[in-house]
Amino acid sequence: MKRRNFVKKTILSSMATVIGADIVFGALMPEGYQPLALQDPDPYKMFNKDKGMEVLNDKPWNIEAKAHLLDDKITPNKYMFIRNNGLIPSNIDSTNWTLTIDGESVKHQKKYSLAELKSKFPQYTYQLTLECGGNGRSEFDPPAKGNQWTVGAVSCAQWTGVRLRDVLEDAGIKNDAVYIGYHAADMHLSKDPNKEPISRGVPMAKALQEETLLAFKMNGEDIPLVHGYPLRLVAGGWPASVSGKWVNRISIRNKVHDGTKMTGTAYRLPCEPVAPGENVKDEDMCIIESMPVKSLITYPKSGAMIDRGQQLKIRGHAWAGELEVAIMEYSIDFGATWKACPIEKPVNPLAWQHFSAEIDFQKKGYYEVWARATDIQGVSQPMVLPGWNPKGYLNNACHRIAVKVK
Ligand SMILES: Nc1nc2c(c(=O)[nH]1)N[C@H]1C(S)=C(S)[C@@H](COP(=O)(O)O)O[C@H]1N2
Ligand SMILES: [Mo]
Repeated sequence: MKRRNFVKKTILSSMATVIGADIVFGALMPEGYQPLALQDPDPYKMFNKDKGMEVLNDKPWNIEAKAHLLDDKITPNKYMFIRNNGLIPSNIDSTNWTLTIDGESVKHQKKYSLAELKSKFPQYTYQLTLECGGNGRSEFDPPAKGNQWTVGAVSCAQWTGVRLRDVLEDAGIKNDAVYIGYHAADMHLSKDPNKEPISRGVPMAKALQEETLLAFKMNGEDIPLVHGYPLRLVAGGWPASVSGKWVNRISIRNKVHDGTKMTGTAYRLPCEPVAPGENVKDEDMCIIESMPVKSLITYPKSGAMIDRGQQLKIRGHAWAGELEVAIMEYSIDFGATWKACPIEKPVNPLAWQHFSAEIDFQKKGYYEVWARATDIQGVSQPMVLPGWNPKGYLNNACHRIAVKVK
């Protein structure tokens, strides 16, 4: 008689992670069987997200936060946006997970297990701001295709791991190295194993920066599956698309990495400003590097009501890609005048900074509070939309909330 094959333990445990509960009789489940919970999933339960989060797409899963949900100084998992280009890997076996370092410009191609990475190299913890290049896309006109992010595709969690630099140097970097490119375990939407959903990278200087991590912990725990378990590249301050989730290979390239979504118009802006709706040739598009200065009022929620004579306390975060935010201001008169308010120093480079203010209103009625950050090079957020671009990237317009004084 032929033996019935059962599901492997490691697969069972990753299914349990996705479902959010142990599969009690899982050992009796036939191999290849898809539990119903994985066929019609509740994204909030599946990803441990707050019910206030907004699902923008389920194929692939893309979920954003709201400004008021991002009030924590360190973003907890339940409020962290999800951006996937492909299918979340469902059969991760962390005990046999390996990271390969290869490419034209590696001296010795090497393969590390997770345990080796953790024991061989020193570990570091940083708070790192990750913002999707398309955050704010929904406001562009003419509209840009893609997920219609409003303001919630940004997070600043605490990441722990080893420095990418230490691992790359252990393998050896040839003099002609220009870029790194990541490869990961997620699958293309077409399920074609020869296609990658995304494979991006950064120039060597960014790869070798102290804060660029190969992370295995987020907020002190194993990284949640959807955010890259068991190993994730985290390069704060750049479009979050360079922070590869589920990474299993990093190539040291002797040219600009040419993986999926590095070429064409993906994560690129017109090298020179263009008029709204203008056609731009691929060769006139330039790769986005550091993200621009931006801020978010996370308290109160837009629509707040206060009594006349009462002060309105506001707070939020500001960030500026590779740079620090130097000045934080707010306006209650649609940007006619601005008042400076305190902004804290970042806890480490590439972490967002916190601001707060107490605002007095002279008359009752409707107001808007606008927030504006300025980076250390003197560049401020635009009050309304910045320059239009074909893919709807880098909308860093001032965030605004509505307030009624009774
Ligand atoms: N392997 C892999 N890494 C990836 C992606 C992906 O689809 N696959 N999406 C990228 C993009 S575009 C963004 S904005 C961030 C989102 O990270 P998060 O889902 O943890 O918030 O992951 C990046 N890393
Ligand atoms: Mo993104």
